[in-house]
Amino acid sequence: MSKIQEIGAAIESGKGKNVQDLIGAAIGGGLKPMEVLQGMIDTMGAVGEKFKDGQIYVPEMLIAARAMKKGLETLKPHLVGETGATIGKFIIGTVAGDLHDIGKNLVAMMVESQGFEVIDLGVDVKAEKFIEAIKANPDCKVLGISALLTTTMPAVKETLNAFVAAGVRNQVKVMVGGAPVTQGFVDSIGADGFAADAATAASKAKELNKRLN
Ligand code: B1M
Repeated sequence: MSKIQEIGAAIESGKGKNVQDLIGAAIGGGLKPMEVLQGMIDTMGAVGEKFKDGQIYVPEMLIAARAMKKGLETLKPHLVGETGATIGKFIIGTVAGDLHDIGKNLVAMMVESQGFEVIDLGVDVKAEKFIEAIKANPDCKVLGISALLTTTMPAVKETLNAFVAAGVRNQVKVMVGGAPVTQGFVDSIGADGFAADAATAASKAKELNKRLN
């Protein structure tokens, strides 16, 4: 079994401490942090497939998610590195009704690595909470919304509508992402940017930050 496969197996069986030790050993042994990360993301994809096929249930997904988060804590310093002066603020949250946060946390991490100060509002973020954060941070120019469920995608549009009603829509560029989200969806709801993964999200955030400068 390769190091990456071992990390994947430990995530699937929920052995957080093991995951952390294996990641430390893999990086120490010369594996690139992005290679390790991709292996971990692939594992979560495989967990999702097993759930879809009825081989595992919600508790097993949760156990794997917890171990994945432990692993990300260990990987974070290797991915983010030292950042110098901040280039701007980035508000992010998972949309109302949605509890998935691993992808959001990764996006936050990568955006931070590009020099942004990240304001993470967490999961199940109602429009009002986003609006409060925009008002509290008038210097923030980019806001990210994560949605992992087809059933919570409409809430992204409702959130944007609430921004318009509250008069804050023009204050921020809005980037949307998450597994079911597509460029077409983002265009259809009038958001400003889409990114399929965390690395692309980081460069998109920089691009959007410049557009409002
Ligand atoms: Co859930 N779940 N889940 N789940 N879960 C999925 C998403 C699912 C695809 C599994 C499946 O059926 N194959 C499916 C959704 C189907 C759909 O709607 N299309 C699903 C379901 C159905 C559910 C429940 C409804 C199950 C139930 O209760 N019956 C339930 C809903 C709860 C709720 O939110 N209200 C539920 C619950 C859970 C857990 C709580 C058990 C757990 C989440 C724990 C947590 O996050 N803390 C969980 C998990 C772990 C998953 C899977 C297995 C893994 C998600 C993950 O972390 N992926 C997932 C299957 C899958 O994704 N294949 C699944 C790894 C992560 C790095 O990828 O989040 O896609 P991802 O993020 C990527 C990109 O999408 C992108 O960058 C990230 C990094 O590259 N990205 C952005 C994300 N946000 C972005 C924002 C951006 C830009 C890019 O800009 C702002």
